[in-house]
Amino acid sequence: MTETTPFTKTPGWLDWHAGPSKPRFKVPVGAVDAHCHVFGPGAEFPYAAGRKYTPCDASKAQLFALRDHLGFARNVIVQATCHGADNRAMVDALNHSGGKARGVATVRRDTPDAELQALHDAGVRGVRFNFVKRLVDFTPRDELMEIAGRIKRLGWHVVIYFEAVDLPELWDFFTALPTMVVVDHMGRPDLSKPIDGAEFELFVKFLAQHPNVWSKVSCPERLSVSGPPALNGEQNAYRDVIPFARRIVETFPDRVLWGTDWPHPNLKDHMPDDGLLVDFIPHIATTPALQCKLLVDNPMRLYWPEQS
Ligand code: 0GY
Repeated sequence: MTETTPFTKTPGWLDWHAGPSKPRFKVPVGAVDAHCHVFGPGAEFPYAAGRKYTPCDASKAQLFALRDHLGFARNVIVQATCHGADNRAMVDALNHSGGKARGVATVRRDTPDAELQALHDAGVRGVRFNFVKRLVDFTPRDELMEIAGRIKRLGWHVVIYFEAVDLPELWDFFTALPTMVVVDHMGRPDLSKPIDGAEFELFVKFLAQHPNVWSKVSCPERLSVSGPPALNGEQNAYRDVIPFARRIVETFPDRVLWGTDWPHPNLKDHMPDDGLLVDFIPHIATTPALQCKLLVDNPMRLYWPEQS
């Protein structure tokens, strides 16, 4: 947080890890970090008036430095809720990425077609619909469906963020979406429930029955109940996430994506070492072929189809 920013962080906010380890796992050439954010900097790109949290700043230069440190080639930068539908910080990052970043925006019903086209020209390829109640206010479904119809014409997809317990209520809306659909963080399963229990089975059925639905197998640090190694002394950090993520990767190998989620909004207990998050990948994608699909082939097909 610089002294010039006019914003004060949400109490308890944990800043991103300033010295992540060098991963032992070497990601394949051309790997894409398909879920990350930029925050401000607030002095240049103010946070939205209606935001639910105020983060620490996390700039494009810091994101690109992390990309290089971890060995990735590209980023997909997802609009964070603290910026509302003001996509300028994300677009500025795309514009300074040298073609190495694509974006997922937040748009509203009143976003003009010309702005959608400008977002497309900057590298946006998706729109995010967020259903996590602590992060956003309710948007009527007909409004979202109208937006989905408009962005479909640009060849974009819809990224959806929700919690597992809400999937039954959202099912009809999600399955009516006319585009490719990408689920954030495996639909946030509750890991205190069994992997073959009704809740996660419904999520697997969601993908099995709908070939247009993809899943990010991201955020073990957010989902884990067992926690990171420093807290539990176990060899595998976030080990309880492994069977859930492996099941999705192995059942739907051509429809999975991975991302760091840097700078990790809203983590109150611990901040992950991004190098260790990369070392988690071979636990969930256990062969070079699966790793290549997860980190290169799939994200390239979705975000850089002209180069894949
Ligand atoms: C994530 C998760 C979270 C936040 C956001 O845009 C956001 O504010 O996505 C969260 O708090 O669970 O994907 O970064």
